[in-house]
Amino acid sequence: MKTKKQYNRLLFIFIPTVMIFLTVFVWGLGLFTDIEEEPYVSGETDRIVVGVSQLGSESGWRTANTESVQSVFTNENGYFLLFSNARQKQENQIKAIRSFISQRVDYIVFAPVVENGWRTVLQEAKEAGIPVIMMDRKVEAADQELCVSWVGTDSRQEGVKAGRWLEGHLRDKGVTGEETVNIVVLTGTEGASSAIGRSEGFREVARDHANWKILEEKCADFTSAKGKEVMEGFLRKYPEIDVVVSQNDDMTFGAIEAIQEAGRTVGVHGEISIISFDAVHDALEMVAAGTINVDIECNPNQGGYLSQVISMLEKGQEVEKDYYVEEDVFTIDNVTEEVLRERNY
Ligand code: GYE
Repeated sequence: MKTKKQYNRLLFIFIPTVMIFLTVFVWGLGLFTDIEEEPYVSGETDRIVVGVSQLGSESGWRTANTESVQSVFTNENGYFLLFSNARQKQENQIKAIRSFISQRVDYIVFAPVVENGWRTVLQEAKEAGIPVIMMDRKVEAADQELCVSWVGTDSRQEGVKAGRWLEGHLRDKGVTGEETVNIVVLTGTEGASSAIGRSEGFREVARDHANWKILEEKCADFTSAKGKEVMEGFLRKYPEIDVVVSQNDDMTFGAIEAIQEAGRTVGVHGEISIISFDAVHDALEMVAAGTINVDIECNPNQGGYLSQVISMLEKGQEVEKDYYVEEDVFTIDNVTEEVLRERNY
């Protein structure tokens, strides 16, 4: 028989143990769910509630883009932000958007991981009367009417800029139209508007040059690890590669590693010319060092534009369908100390 004292002691041990177990269990569940959500605080009527569905955290660029959004939609600026990271899965973005709708947020901002497959959920947002603003990437043309606006970068134009740079570079090197230029392309996430745009833009310029031979275009998911893997495959398959077009800096880092490990050289004084996109700090340092020949800038600082669009909508003003952020082209000639110092991503 247990005495009352023994029972008390048991309870004393049992209750905290169960509580610790439950806490760890609930925390563990959080680790395995794909959607991170902050609870919606009802009664936040004085603040503008914005649900942001970010597509993932695949690159340095994406981290900067997320920081830009989070630094603008703050309590101090009069916002209440619900932020969700979809980890590259469209289904997670759809879930997040539906949850924003059911929480009756004031605005939905989302960076669509791919172009297609958004119609149903966008229609649901429209029926709920919640304006949706696209950021960074776009949905397919037919569904854009379901969004009030878009803030992002001109990826097609970025591809054209890459092509124009190559034209000048080959001209400077005295390469004639008779000599074949072997090109491989590392593309970003399949179906992503930014990858599609960059490919189209570059091909548009390449079409004018019969001697430019695009040996292969292959998806490397905008990540460093995949960039390295795909580049290793290219090097095994094609003994002569003159130019690598890599659709973001992260893939470029991986590709350069693969090339150097294969005993080949890159950049301004090397055998293989490197064209990259994004222009994050570490890549710009490689441009300054002559390792990357050119970096087509893609500006991730879109938070400020997004909050401007929202404040216009709040005042009942008309907004443009598209807002393009400003972008530059960097080579060894214009990556100054100042540019490096100011680049905080
Ligand atoms: O270039 C890349 C990121 O969609 C423009 O996505 C964006 C691209 C960016 O992962 O680094």
